[in-house]
Amino acid sequence: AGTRILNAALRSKIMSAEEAAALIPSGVNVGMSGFTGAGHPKSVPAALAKRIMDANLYGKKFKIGVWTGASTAPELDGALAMVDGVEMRLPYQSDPTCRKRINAGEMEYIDIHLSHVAQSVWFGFLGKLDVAVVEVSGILEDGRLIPSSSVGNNKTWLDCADKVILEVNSWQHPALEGMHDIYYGTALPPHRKPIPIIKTDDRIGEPYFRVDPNKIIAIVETHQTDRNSAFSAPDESSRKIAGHILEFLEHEVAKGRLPKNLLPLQSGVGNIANAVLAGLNKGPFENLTAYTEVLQDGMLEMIKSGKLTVASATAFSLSPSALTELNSDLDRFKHNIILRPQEISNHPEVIRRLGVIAMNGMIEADIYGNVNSTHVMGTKIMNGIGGSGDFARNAFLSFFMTPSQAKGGEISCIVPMVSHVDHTEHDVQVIVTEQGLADLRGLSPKQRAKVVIENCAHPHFKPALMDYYKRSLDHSPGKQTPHLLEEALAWHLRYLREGQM
Ligand code: 0RQ
Repeated sequence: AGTRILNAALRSKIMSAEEAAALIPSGVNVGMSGFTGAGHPKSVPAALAKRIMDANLYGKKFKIGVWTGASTAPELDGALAMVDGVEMRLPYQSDPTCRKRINAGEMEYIDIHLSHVAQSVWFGFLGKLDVAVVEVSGILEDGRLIPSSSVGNNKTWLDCADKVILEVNSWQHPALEGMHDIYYGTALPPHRKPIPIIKTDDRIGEPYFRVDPNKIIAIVETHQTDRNSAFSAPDESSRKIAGHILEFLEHEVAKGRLPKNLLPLQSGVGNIANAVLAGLNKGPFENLTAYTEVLQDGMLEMIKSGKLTVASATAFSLSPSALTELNSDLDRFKHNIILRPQEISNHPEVIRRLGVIAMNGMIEADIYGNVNSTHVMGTKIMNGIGGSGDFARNAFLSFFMTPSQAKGGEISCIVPMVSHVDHTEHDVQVIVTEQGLADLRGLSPKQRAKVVIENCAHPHFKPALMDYYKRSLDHSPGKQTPHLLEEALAWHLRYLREGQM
């Protein structure tokens, strides 16, 4: 113990999680590390949750603002939501208890493009950042910090917060040192300069965080594992979606519109995204690269097989078994992986320059190609937009994927009009379901509608969608994007009333 903290002066700040949590008062905004179950603080949030519960037992209100990289784990989001200790949550979550509170109106939530968070904090758009609680994997003699298994917004939290609490997690692999690329060249407008990443594996920063030692008020030592749920094995539907995408990519290569090793890949969260990666791992493409935000199981497999030569991300997002595998051989994988701040992993400028191929999941799409990634039946948040908008708008090719039906066939994921829009028709180039793929490039709204219905809708819903489209064409006052406004959301209403669309 203590060996991870090489700076002698900082060792005097070591204390228990309870003591550290006692330094966080009610009403403050706390920037926590953590990105999809990797690199989140493991013990201070839970200790804080206990403190909040105690305050509540004595009739006192105790709530904080919780800002993170993205989703975290039950011991952070779950614990704080359970005691109703979160006033405002941002920018992305996927915790069931949190989701329940948000949808019950008991917790405020701002869903932000992940690349926008840093600049919003710098400019104070979100209020003041009082405390940072950041997991690191070690502290150097000169006080610089070795980042953990996610970078997320940690650079911004350490730079902007008044006070800093560090969790030094000795469970994190020592070989993480050197894997990160923390860029200190970002400036605010009007002084911005280009982000000099030209290739996926360019390193433009340094492997450590800097922090003003005078801001550090506590250091807590932990030895706890990252936490991500396991992926389910690709099912029939995900395999079909993967198959359609692979076929399409081969076609694009044959047409000379994509190089043989494609372009840098971005792959979202979830089982379908992982299935697509599994498909690519068996597919014909070699020497692939990834410029993405999370490195999940499928990408690790591709690095192992040699299909993927380099992956740039902001976090690991690995199932327990993949994590064990990574950590048993991290020295080997180290040379293929770069972890960057999310401001850079999701930077529109870099995504556009590299020509990223973006592949993200969705909740529903409409016949004109607008995509809802976040809201069930228009009003209930699922997770958040995450990085999907950063990538979709700026990608060279942007795919959105979903099974054609949800809830055992009661819901059509292709609808007349989406009940919430995250990605407008302008940012959506290819829609894929197990039924097929709709390439929307170069098509007008009316042309898109026919292809989306024909190629992507489930046969059970196809006739009703075509009927809606045809009647819209006859009766819509405008013929650019024909709709029957009194009917456009009737499918969702029917589901809410009758349990089926
Ligand atoms: O709910 O678990 O209660 O059954 O939505 O659906 O099919 O498991 O799909 O895990 O791929 O998630 C959009 C949520 C898809 C995800 C979304 C219900 C369905 C199920 C999940 P149940 P699946 P996935 C980089 C990119 C935004 C963030 C993003 C997401 C649940 O991909 O969060 O892309 N994306 N980030 O039953 C009602 C429909 C439905 C529906 C599915 N049409 N109506 N419910 N469901 N379709 C990563 C980061 O940013 C960190």
